[in-house]
Amino acid sequence: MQGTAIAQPNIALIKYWGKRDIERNLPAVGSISITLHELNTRMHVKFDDALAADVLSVNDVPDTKMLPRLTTCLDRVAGPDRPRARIASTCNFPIAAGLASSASSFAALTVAAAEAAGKALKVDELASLAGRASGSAARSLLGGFVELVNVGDDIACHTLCDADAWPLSVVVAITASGPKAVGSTEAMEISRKTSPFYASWIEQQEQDLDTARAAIATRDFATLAVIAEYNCLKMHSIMWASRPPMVYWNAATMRCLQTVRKLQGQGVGVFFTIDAGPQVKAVCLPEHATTVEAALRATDGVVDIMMTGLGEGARLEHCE
Ligand code: 2P0
Repeated sequence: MQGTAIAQPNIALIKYWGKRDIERNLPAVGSISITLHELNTRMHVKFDDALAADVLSVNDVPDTKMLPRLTTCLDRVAGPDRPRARIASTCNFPIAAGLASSASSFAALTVAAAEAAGKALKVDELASLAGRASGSAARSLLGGFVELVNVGDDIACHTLCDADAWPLSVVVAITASGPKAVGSTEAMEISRKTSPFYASWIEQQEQDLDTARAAIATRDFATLAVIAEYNCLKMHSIMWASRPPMVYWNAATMRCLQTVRKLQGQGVGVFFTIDAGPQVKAVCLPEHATTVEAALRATDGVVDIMMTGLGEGARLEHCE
């Protein structure tokens, strides 16, 4: 009747932006991500026949805002007739600020809920369930470099390369804390409906995925760097050209990009990516991580830095 799971956020190098089916939350395009190591979300789910409604705590504080999405996810995993649950979530990084907290949360919740419901589910079944809750969550089920693909009217995920087979580092430059103004789901729909660049984004994605997949297979950092930055800036340009325009960046986001460009000019193996928030993720070769960290820390407007390697996928935590 209970289960605890841990999952780490993932960062897309080739991004998911836009949905082909809003009801089923199916992505319009495939994506490729890296699963992080240091940042994590732990979810404990305990079904309790005595409860009249689900109860959620986030970092030990009662929460009702996130609860409906979690309830819907539990209903999908365990069935709507399930007992109500106590859900306890703990997260060691800022929530809803463009650090993929929903990815690690729903990956962990899906795995914990399946355990609590006594269901042994395969990765693709878990991916389908996690993806319904948050498109990027399915990727956090697996570690290292992960590809999410559209398969018929569902999704599937597979590992392209394990974390220890190409151990890159990620330096996250936090330029603002606090939740974002427009959530990803809403922003994706505004983009789909109003951006003149949306159609070409969809059209070109397969090409970007092919390039990134080949770069990962051959551990070609330079090629991966170019395609990841290109794909990221394309995604943001869709948003900038939407009505209303959506700009997730702040002045420090731009300064971090300039820092990364400067480092690249000095021969440092690093590239940037930015999601639906103002934080900059600098992906780098491990031997350059301390140089990248120092440069980003010294960048005006950076309020905090997190360093991480690549990690494993969502897993159960067995309590003795
Ligand atoms: C990604 N993002 O591929 C893209 C890039 C943000 C920018 O997936 O609407 O929480 O719940 O499916 O997965 C963030 O949005 O969106 C995201 P929903 P999700 O990582």
